Amino acid sequence: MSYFLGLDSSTQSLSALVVDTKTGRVVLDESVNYGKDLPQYESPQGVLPNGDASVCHSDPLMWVEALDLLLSRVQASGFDWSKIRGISGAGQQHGSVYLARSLSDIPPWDTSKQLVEQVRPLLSFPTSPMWMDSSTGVECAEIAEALGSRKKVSELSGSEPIERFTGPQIRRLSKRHPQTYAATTEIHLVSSFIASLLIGKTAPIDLGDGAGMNLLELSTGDWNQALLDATAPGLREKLAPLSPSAEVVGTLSAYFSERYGFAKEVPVVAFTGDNPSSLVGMGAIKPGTRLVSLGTSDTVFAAMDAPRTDPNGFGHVFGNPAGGFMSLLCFTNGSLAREKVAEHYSLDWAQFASAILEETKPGNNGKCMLPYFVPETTPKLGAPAVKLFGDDEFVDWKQPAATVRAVVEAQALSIQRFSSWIGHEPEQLVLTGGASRNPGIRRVLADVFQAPVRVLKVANSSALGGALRAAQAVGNSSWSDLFSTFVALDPEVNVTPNPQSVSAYAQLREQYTEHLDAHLRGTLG
Ligand code: ADP
Ligand code: XUL
Repeated sequence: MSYFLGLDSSTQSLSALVVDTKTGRVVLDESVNYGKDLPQYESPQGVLPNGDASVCHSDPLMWVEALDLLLSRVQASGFDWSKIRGISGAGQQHGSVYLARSLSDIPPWDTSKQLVEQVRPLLSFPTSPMWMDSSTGVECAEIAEALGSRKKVSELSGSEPIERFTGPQIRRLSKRHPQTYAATTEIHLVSSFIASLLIGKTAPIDLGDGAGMNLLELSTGDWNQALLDATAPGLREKLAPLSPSAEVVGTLSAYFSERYGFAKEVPVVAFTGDNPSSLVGMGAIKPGTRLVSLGTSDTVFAAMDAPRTDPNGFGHVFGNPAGGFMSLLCFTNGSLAREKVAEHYSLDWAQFASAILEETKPGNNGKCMLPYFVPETTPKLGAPAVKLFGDDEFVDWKQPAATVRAVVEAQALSIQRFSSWIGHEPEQLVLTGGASRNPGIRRVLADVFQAPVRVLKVANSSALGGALRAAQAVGNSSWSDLFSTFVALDPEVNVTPNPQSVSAYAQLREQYTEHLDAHLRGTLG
């Protein structure tokens, strides 16, 4: 009784991670990359191209096909799925899937056909608006007006009306495609959708991810009728039900045991959002540690005892899957922006790191950048804004190393500025996500925050969080045992801040703040 599986359906990939609670080892860490492994969906970064930069949708069938592909690939590699005793997982937050039929009203999955063929006819809308979408400014304003103010929405739901959140997305769809909305019987988040695929019927939305919809009232843990009414007609009936995060929501469908050799009726624990899941996977379910996830987006989060909202209106309160709440800020231009700079100069990540560590100095001799290659959520920018400030050569993009440093420094300064509402200065930053592997990025964060930077041994914290949640809910393991076994800081990485960079960053902070504020006021030339 010792193998537990965590799945993470994230923006660019689907990952599976298995922990063995008996030996204390991670025995599987595999993923399918949508761009590389499923090129037929024409979504190299997990998102469908769209002429309008504010519209970001994904094909939910890509997520479905990735599940069959990952399970069969791992099975073919010789891994024995029959050892799994419990499953949980996570999905990218806010994305929504629209179904014409409730998954509770369908026959069991047909083992002779791929899931993707069986899910295709169930969709009422072919694409899923996802977290990078920023097209719902009008709908956010309408929801705020119906409730009285943006602040009122924040008091109820933990966030002001936010473009990428599911409620405003549902409102936009219901206005633009009223017939599709009327024909929609069930709406899922990515997390509850993937859990539903596993159990072959409707899985509920957990309170952790549900809080990212602008629909859930934090104080009651239930949908708020005024928010539902302000969003779309008859919405309560269409939403998958809610459940606490630790609930067993069903057992694995026979489809998976027959095709991939899973044991019969493995319990499936509610899936949650990727960030709430990372909170667990980073062992930070109690307040104290500031966590920074450097994935497609950068997020900064921490557990909270009581919900406290961001006075600037950028931050959010989600449910902590282990109970209580968590704060979160999302910086859309995370890896997205770093990749743009790396691609511009054809740099690999090792060259990107040495541009920072070997070729440039803290503060970048005053060269700095507004690094918003796509519309941004923190701070709120409806349109891209990429501007370089410095000597002529730099401004002309002719200094690769300085530009690399500029994008990373601007991001670190931005994270620092906009996360100060979370509370006291962090004693250390714990990093996760793909870009946490980069020593250049770690160095800049340590110096800007003047705090040690650590990384976790297991980088895939969202999938790990899924496996640990399954082990806690159905394997009777305690959080403290699970954390002491699986959530260790990597002893090889302990970046201590360089005190000599303090004055360089004090200067750069001032410059960056001035440029950003001028841009926000619309007074930047
Ligand atoms: P997500 O969960 O959002 O799909 P991940 O946490 O898997 O994202 O991170 C993927 C991103 O990490 C990639 O888009 C890539 O830009 C970035 N990345 C991967 N390795 C490195 C590295 N060594 N240095 C900087 N960025 C990296
Ligand atoms: C959080 C957010 C992103 C997604 C994708 O609010 O929008 O972090 O969860 O990872």
